[in-house]
Amino acid sequence: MFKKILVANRGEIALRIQRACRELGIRAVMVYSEADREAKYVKLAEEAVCIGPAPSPASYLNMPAIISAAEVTDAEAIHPGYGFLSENADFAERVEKSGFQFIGPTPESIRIMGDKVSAKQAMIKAGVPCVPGSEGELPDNPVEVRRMAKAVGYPVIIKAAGGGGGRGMRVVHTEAALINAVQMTKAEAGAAFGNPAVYMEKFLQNPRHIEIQVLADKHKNAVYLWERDCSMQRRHQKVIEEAPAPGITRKLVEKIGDRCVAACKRIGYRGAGTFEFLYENGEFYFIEMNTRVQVEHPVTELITGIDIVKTQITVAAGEKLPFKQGDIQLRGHAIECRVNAEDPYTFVPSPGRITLWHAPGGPGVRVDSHVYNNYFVPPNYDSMIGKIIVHGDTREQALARMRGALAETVVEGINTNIPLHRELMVDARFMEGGTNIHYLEEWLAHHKR
Ligand code: MV4
Repeated sequence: MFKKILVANRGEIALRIQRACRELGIRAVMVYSEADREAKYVKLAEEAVCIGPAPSPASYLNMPAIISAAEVTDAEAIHPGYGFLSENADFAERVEKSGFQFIGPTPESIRIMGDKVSAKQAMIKAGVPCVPGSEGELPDNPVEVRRMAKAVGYPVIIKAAGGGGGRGMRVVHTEAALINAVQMTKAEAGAAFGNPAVYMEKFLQNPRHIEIQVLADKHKNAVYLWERDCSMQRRHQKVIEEAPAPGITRKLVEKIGDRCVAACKRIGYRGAGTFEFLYENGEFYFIEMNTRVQVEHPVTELITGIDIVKTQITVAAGEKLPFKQGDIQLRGHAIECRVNAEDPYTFVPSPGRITLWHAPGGPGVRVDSHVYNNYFVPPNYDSMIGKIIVHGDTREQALARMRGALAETVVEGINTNIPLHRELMVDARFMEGGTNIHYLEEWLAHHKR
């Protein structure tokens, strides 16, 4: 096992990784920007290195500074967390060329999944169900493009191969609008991602966003850890996640999970990964794969009892997965509310000093946050300041525990979205379960203040 790991991230996930290291008896080296000098997880760490000024490009995205920090502290491996450099294949390659273990998949896997056309082709080959569409990059010939769209059926969606997470896509409702939309998306994709390639899919009107968590080792073993429902989102930012997904049968998730595991084995995937699907009318359609640990990993940890971050580390060190598919439990229900420093209804960021922080507790309540009384939320980064995660024997019990946890939580000095969460936890449609990806935005439009 590693003796020392460098954590190339900040905030709650940096603390989460530090905790996993401590449990494994590994020394964690934190890196921090000048804006995060006072962060408690920096002070709690055995070692910490300042890697640059507050703006991310100068610090958390600064590859030479991060690799130098690993060199001077004699770390053996680098955990990238989520965001920042976590899905940057060039970073993973530079980490490995410098003699460190990248805690994540190979640069090649990251590259395949980063190109959404090659990702989809890999999934089609592995038998993972995909959204019907062009099965590859769109050709230049407009006659062929029109023929494809007609075969798929309108509406279609044009997506950039270099996009993902909602960037670089355009819905097309009629043949008259098709070729212009393809040209516009190609031009934007070339400018934004340096890759003008686009592909076509049938546009699904009212899907849910369901994702399947996988873990794989370096010995061709892989398992799926059930699914998460991440449909409660606004502008491609998830707000609430839960596991398992209400109303979806175990039989269907088992079938799709098996295909995800087969895909992992086929491409030599290792580490933690997430297969993102759209789910509509009882069917799963693959859209993208994330090659990192995700913000919402705790809901899966609570229903399976598996520590995803610890497993990322042990498999990166070459150990075998300590469980087989048949060992994976599914116990109860978990819900996560992302706590953001923002106005709950305008979503305007609200950085600044937290004058009072009181975290909730009690049975089945977990808080993943790096904040504390008198912590200053810097304006330079994402507005998420923590996550409240609850577990219960049933979804109803989890909801009741979340209502209690949100009632106990006190944050003063900045605005947070906790009032929004309190309203959603008593919303009749959310309480029923199974709302689609448009629900929250529609709800907000009808609850203007
Ligand atoms: C789609 C879609 C409908 N049909 N693809 C947006 C983020 C990116 N990961 C894929 N996205 C979508 N792809 C087809 N063929 C609708 C979306 C989409 C969406 C997906 C998941 C979660 C929230 C979303 C919000 C708007 C659109």
